[in-house]
Amino acid sequence: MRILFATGNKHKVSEASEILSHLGHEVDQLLIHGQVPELIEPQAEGIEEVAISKVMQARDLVIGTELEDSIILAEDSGLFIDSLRGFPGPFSSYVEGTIGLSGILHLIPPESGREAEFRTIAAVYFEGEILTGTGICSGVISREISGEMGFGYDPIFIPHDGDGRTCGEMSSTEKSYISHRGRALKEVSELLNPPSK
Ligand code: ITT
Repeated sequence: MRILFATGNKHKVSEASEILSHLGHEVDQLLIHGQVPELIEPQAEGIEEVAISKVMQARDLVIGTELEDSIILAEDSGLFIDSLRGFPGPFSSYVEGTIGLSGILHLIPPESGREAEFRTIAAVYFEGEILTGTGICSGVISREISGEMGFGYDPIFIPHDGDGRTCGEMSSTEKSYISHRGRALKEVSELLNPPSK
């Protein structure tokens, strides 16, 4: 199936494309009249509400265009740090753009635990229904920024399912195999293609 991903983040598109191509889907960024649609992220909501809101906004925008019958994907992700009681969570994008990764490292008290998890909720509009998938990747926040690959918080996140490197030190294939996004998209793909009985 061809899936149009409503996101302004090209890194997400390439990760989703890699993950879903192995599951038989083709992913392209949703462009309407050649432009990335501007979607409003409702603030102070959980990531599930944000993901559903984004996919519904995108769906509304394609009505009446040649993309009206398309399958549309949107997702919302966040980094939840235990010692900061889940912060930045739904505010991850704002926090990355303001205090950044070094600001987060400074916020964590030196003696406290460094457990954290990435969460993604992927929401797909398909034939009048919204299907959702959840992906969680548990790990720890590193003490230093390390790695040039990936994007966002990858250089400070060390997944438990990895080998001690940050996601920023992994190839996108290595990251996608264990990542929150990989898991959420696999779940959605199973809903799109239920195994035949
Ligand atoms: P869209 O909403 O347009 O899809 P975005 O980059 O704003 O793109 P999110 O709101 O889902 O996406 O992301 C929240 C923050 O989490 C943002 O700062 C991202 O850079 C970061 N983030 C999301 N997925 C990530 C990942 O796989 N690795 C590292 N950081 C990630």
